[in-house]
Amino acid sequence: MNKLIFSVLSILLLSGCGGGSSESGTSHSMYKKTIDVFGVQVKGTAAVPDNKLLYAAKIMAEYLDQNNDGVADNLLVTNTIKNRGACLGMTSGEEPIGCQSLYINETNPSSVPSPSNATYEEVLHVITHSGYAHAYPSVFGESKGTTIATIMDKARGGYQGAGQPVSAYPEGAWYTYEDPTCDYACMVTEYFYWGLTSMMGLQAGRCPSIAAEWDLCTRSLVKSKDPELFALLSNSTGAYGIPQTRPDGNYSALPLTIVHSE
Ligand SMILES: [Ca+2]
Repeated sequence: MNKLIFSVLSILLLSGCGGGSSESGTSHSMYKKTIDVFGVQVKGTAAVPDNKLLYAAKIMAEYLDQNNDGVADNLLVTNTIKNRGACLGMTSGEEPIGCQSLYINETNPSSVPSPSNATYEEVLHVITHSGYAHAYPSVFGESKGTTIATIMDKARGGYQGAGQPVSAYPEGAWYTYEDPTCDYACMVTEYFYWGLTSMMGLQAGRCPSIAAEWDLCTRSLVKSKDPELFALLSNSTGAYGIPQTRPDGNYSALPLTIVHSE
């Protein structure tokens, strides 16, 4: 729920190469297994069970190919992720260098997100943080003033804490992220996740346990309480090809295969 971890090494390299847009550039030698999903790589260390890596890859494929025809629905977004070198990195606990983290012990195939299954969340973070935010920067960019950030500020009860998480939100705020390690961009990523997965019906079974952070745990609550977010993320605005149907871990339009490396 709170993990948006790209390696410190990656950040240092990025800052040292003149603001280049690649999110790779680091050694991926820790990964011994790779599944290519429309050019987006799902990687794992040698310790990662094949079924867990395949499950994460299928969730990725379902998010990106909602009509199940073997072609990514939004080529701009998918190619943006690919061209930025963004990836999902599964490990047994060590920091996944150069990729969004997803740990083995939080990858347990199930029909809904939970503390023991963060796959729905971490995979979507790759798509929104490395895809949507850069494919449509004025709309989904993760900085103050973009469309989604402006909507998020309303959900937080205003532009709180100079854009950082705060420990006490105004009465009536429904997005109340408190973890100080999650900066403004991270909060936008998480807001996209909470909104979209709630609209998909993935969060309805755990409303009390997520209420400290997010109050709108069902599609109807998002629609009624945060209509701007609902309009942005739903097909009513059309143009962005945002997934609408919840993944379930089944994807058969393409064979997803693990490529092993030494
Ligand atoms: Ca498709």
